This record gives sequence, structure tokens and C-alpha cells, in this order.
Amino acid sequence: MDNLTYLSNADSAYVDGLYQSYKQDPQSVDFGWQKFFEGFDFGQNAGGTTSSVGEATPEHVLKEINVLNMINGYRDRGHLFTHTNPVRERRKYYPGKELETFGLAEADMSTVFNAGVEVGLGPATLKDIRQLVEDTYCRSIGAEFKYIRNPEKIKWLQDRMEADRNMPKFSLDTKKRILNKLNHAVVFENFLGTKFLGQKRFSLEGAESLIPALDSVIEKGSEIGIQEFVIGMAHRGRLNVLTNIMGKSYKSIFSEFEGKTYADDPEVNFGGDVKYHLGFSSEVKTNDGKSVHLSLAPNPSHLETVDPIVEGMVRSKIDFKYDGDSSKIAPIIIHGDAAIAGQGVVYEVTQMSKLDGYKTGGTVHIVINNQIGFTTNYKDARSGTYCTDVAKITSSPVFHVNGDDAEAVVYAINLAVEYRQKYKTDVFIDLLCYRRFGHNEADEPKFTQPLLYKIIEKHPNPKEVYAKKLISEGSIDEAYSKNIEKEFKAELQTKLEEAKTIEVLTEDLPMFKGAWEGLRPAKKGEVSTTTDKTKVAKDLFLKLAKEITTLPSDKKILP
Ligand SMILES: Cc1ncc(C[n+]2csc(CCOP(=O)(O)OP(=O)(O)O)c2C)c(N)n1
Repeated sequence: MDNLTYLSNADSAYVDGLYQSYKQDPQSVDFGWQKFFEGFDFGQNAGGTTSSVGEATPEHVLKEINVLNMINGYRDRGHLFTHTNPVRERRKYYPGKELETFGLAEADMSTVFNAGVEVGLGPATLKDIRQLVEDTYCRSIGAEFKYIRNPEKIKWLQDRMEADRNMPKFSLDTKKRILNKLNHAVVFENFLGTKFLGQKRFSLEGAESLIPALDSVIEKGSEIGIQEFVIGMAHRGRLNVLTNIMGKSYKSIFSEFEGKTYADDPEVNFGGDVKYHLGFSSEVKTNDGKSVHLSLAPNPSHLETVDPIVEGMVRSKIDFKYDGDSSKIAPIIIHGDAAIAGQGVVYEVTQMSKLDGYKTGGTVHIVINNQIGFTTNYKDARSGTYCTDVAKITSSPVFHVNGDDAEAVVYAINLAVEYRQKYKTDVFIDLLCYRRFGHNEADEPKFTQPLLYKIIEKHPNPKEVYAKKLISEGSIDEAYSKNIEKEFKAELQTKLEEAKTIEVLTEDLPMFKGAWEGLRPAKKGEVSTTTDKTKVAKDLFLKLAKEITTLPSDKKILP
């Protein structure tokens, strides 16, 4: 189960022998034993406050090892037992985290163990030690990090997570900011859904906590030196990111839905899926007044193809704009759960992430894990336990987070971006959420997932969930929550009315400004024009097609 399991078989004479060696020279015993004896001595020196430790019976010494075992068991496998899925029970994993798994029992709960030193508690009861590891590793955040090969990185993560038990303590201002971001995300989608009925949105509904998460990456990132982000993403939630993160005007989005064209280039037409493929860039101001440049890369329909493009954009800026300093700019790639698990290009890009010629100082990967790819349940879509298992090839930490716990999402992404800045490696946030409607709202998800969608139908949206929490703890009242919703709806209505009155859009297409000045999207007929040089005569083409699809008569082919 973990690297200390074998110690459970130790006998007391053996442990005593080790202790004598440790006394002579602490380095002469394994690291685990050093920590254990450190705690033991600490407890002894605590001067009788820990009566059971003072007795130091052989049985107690062996139980100390079991408690250490339990702590490491939680660090290693705690992520399998979290409350991270907002709409479904998690699968069961064995062995579980019951006390018996670690050779402990209910009767040990009030015994004081020196092993508490290992988690910063000092000598503490089993009950308190267990509560700390439960809180840290088995609530809304599941941390996978023990496969990292550098003990310093593991310790950094452990210390950070255990010190605050992975339970955020945000100021009232930050809580209100998170709620407001959620409010924007939820109301915007709902507004599009009711005003442009039947049009594809690739809605973010169910995963709206992506918006406070991105907001926080920008805030936290800027605080620790990041001046620019390049973002790559697919269809899901793109309109929400464009408006509520990148600052594209609501009016422009509504006009695009209305079928208006741009004055700059009337041939750019937003019919079909074009809205979901164009890039955008902007300058946003953080809460403390710093400026951060954001670019959203244009993307083709092919899922994950944008990943190397984003890395290339960032790498060229590191080389030519930031003099080789990757702490000034960071890539953010937003994936779908089916796409990140299924597309080979993700593996290729991840393998390139530490190579001198390609590295970008670590990518922040965020998965909108709605547990479904088109119509396919995750259990039928991948063999790995997690869609993020590719993270392990570069020993990158993964934080699986319950998307309904907006504070946990913000906390985890802040930790992830700090880790990226410190260790210059990739980090993964697996945002566990759901998809409220069909793949593009027009299709009926109940045809293929009737049970799941029965649950989703009744499930409150993430803003409702968070507002309820803030009301129950007394941070806001119901009127506050209702007001922000009403005000934002009214703002969107005004923008929609403005959008209806304009003939052509005069807002710049910002993806063609700055270094890209002079470029424009291709017009109809400019792409896919072919030349004679690649032409093949029809007869030859048909002859070839026939040859390669005809079975040779001299071979016996098994059906
Ligand atoms: C390379 C590639 N394969 C298949 C598709 C067709 N396709 C578009 S969306 C989609 C489902 C993606 O599921 P997921 O990654 O979980 O994202 P979600 O739509 O659930 O947010 C598929 C298969 C595509 N666009 N690109």
C-alpha cells in the first residue's frame, strides 16, 4: 500500500536495535525511521504530557509505526476516497482507509502517538491525526503527487496542504469575488440559452467554476510574477471565457449570434461554429491594478490540436520577448475529459514539456471533466483511473477538485500555479463537474445517459450551491445573492438590445492587431484552391482505388 507497509511486521527487539543505532548516528537508519525516532524523542522530551508515549511499551512502539503507515497511506491513496464528484458516487477502491487497513482500531483513537509530529501536530491522539489526514486528502480535493521523484517537491506539497488541511480560508472580499464570477458564468449561459434558443453554445453549465478558477490563476499568477498567459481551449465554455475572462464585449457575442458581420471585414461570417474557433487577445487589470496580457489561441475543430500551438506561442515569447525568462508568461490549456485521455497529441506535447528546445516553464492544464464525451460515459472511454493519468509521465502533480466547491477549486488552482512558478513543471487541475445539457444543447442526453441526467436535472447550479454556503455561514444574505443576479441579467438585456440595433460590428478583431497587423481571415474561395501540379487523372485515380481494394486471387484470406 505504501513504502512503510513492511514495517508493520517489525518486532520490538528489531525496533529497539534500530533506535540504538539512531541514537549513535541518525543517518545510519532509513529516512522514515529517522522521522519516527525524532517524533519519539520529541514525545519523550515533552515531559510526561503524553502518558502513553512515556510508557513506550513494545506494542505501542509498533502502533506508532502503524500510525505513520496510515499517514503515508492517506498521502498516497487518499485521492481515491474523496468527495470530488458532484453528481455521482465514486467507484470503490480496495483496500479502503478503515483503521483496520493500517493495523489500528477504534480502541486506539484516544491514544497519543508521536507520529503526530509527522503532520505538524506534535504528539497527538489518533483521532486528531486521522482527522487531519481525512480533511487534507479526502474532502473536495484529491491530490496525486506521491509519484513525484524529488522528495523536496513532495515535502513542499505535503507541508502546504497539511498546514491548512486543503481547506481554504478566504477573506469576505475574495468570497464575494468568487460568487460574482460564478454569477456571471451562470447567468450568461442561461441568458444565451433563453435568448438564442436552438443555437449551439457548447455551454459551460455544470462546470461554471472554471470562470472563478481562471480569474484566480490570473490574479495569483500576476501576484507571483506572471505578466502574460496564452490560453488554448476547445468549444466547451469558450463564449463564457471570451466574455467573462478575456473581456470580449457581451454586445459583440450577441451580435455574432444575431448574424451581424464586422465592418473591418464583412466577409468574416459567424455562422456555423466560427464563434468557437477564432482567437482573441486583451489586456486585463488585476484586483491590485497590475496589467496582464491574455491571448486565446484560434483553434481548429480537431480536439487538442491547439496544444502544441499554445506551447509554441509561449516558447517564442519566452525567447524573444522575455529574454528566456519563463516565469513571466505561462500557457494554460483547457481540455475535455475525453479529449485529454484519448488524443495522442496530448502525450506528445507532455513528453516535450521538459526538453530544452521546447519547454515553456510548465503548463497549467485544466480539465473540464464533465464525465462524458459526446454520449460516452467515462467508464467506456478510457482504461486509466483518471483522465489526467498522462500527468504521471512527467511526474506532474494533479489536483482532482469538486467543481461544486468553488472555494476548493480556487484554492487548488492557486496552489498549482505557485507550484508551476516554483518548480517550472506542468500542473493539472481535474475539475470534476457535469454537463447540464446535451453535447451542444440540441441533443437529448437522456437517450444515452438516463440515470445520470435524472440526477443532473435536479442538481442546483454551482452559483446556487456557493450562495447557499455563504448564506449559511453568514457571509452574505439572500438579498445579496438575488441582487447580483438581477443586476447582471439587466446588464445583459441592455447589451442585447444594443446589439440588435447595430448593422455591422465596429469592434476590432483584436487577433489581427499588434504583431499581426495586416493579416486577415481567408475569404471564401481562397483556401482549398488546388493547382494542376497535384492533379491526378480520374482514370488513374479509379484504377488505384480498385487495385488497393481488390483481394489478391492467389492468397487464401481468412474471413
Ligand atoms: C480529434 C477529434 N476527434 C473527434 C472530434 C469530434 N468531437 C467533438 S467534441 C467530442 C467530444 C469531446 O468530449 P470531451 O473531450 O469530454 O469534451 P466535452 O464536449 O464533454 O466538453 C468529439 C468526439 C473532434 N472534434 N476532434
